[in-house]
Amino acid sequence: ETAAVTGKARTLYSGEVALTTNSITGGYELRDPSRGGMRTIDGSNARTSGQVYKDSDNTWGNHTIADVATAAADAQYGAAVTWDYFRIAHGRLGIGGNGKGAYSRVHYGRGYSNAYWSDTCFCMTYGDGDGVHLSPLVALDITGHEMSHGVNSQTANLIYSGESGGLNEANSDILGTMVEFHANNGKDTPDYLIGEEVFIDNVAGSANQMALRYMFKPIADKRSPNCWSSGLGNLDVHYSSGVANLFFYLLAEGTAAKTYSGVNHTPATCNGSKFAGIGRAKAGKIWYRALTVYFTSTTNYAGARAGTISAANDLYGIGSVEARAVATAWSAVSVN
Ligand code: ASN
Ligand code: ZN
Ligand code: CA
Repeated sequence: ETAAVTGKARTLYSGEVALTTNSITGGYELRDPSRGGMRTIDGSNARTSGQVYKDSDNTWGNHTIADVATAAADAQYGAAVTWDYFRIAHGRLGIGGNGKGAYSRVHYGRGYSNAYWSDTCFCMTYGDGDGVHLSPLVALDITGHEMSHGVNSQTANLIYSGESGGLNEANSDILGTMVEFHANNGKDTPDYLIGEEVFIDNVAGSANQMALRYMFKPIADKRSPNCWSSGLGNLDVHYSSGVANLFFYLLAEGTAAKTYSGVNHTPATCNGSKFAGIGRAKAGKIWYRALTVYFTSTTNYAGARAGTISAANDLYGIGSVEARAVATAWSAVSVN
């Protein structure tokens, strides 16, 4: 016998939040019957599979890494917020669009400073970080990033190398960031940095935040070009993503400086143009439609420009303000 009930998650990065869990004989398990049975399992610092978390009082974690259920609470919460974002913003029920929840595995290995999506297990895996520079990689933009790799696999299936690989990575950063904005939970305040929450030395609200990537100025990582050029596709996909990340930032937010999460976002542009953004909601709809309708496994940057313009034409009208803004934002990152 099982039933959806409301529990408490005491997370590392998102404060205390509500979670839908599963009431079972003698207690609760970290499984969400209202979101396709999505669940979180304990990797127990091993590299094999583990068991779904169980608890006697339906309060998960204690906001510190000392309790193994804390990172589990973050992962399950991030998966729930990602589910809600895709359902509410795009009408998509789960990664496969079939109402089925994926599972998350936390505490993978020891000192593992990464997270990844696997099509094979239809699951996310999260490491604990090295404990010196990085804490567990279960922040919202990372959970959203990994699950968006799953959505890509089920739709465009952009190949993970060359320019399509950069677009695949950008898709995950873009939608992962949209997940962080969707949650807007007052603790992990949204921004266009990726992974800022897991850097141990970052002080919340300080102007200079370390991050894995910077969507508004990709070169801030010293690796990711702001502007397209031939040869971009030879870079690691986590660097060739920057051009599309910056495109999306400029489309949503425009060129004027803004502050998010206490961090100044002064965007780069490649042609000196100045323009207003169309807002995150419209930019997200355009990107998602392009991904699911126009992009294919071999779409490159030129194809991404064409596909997003087609998506905007469909959604807002041929030659609409929005469609013209898409063209303007691509031109601002040298994709002409
Ligand atoms: N965290 C990396 C990513 O999702 C791991 C990988 O799969 N390349 O991009
Ligand atoms: Zn990725
Ligand atoms: Ca972020």
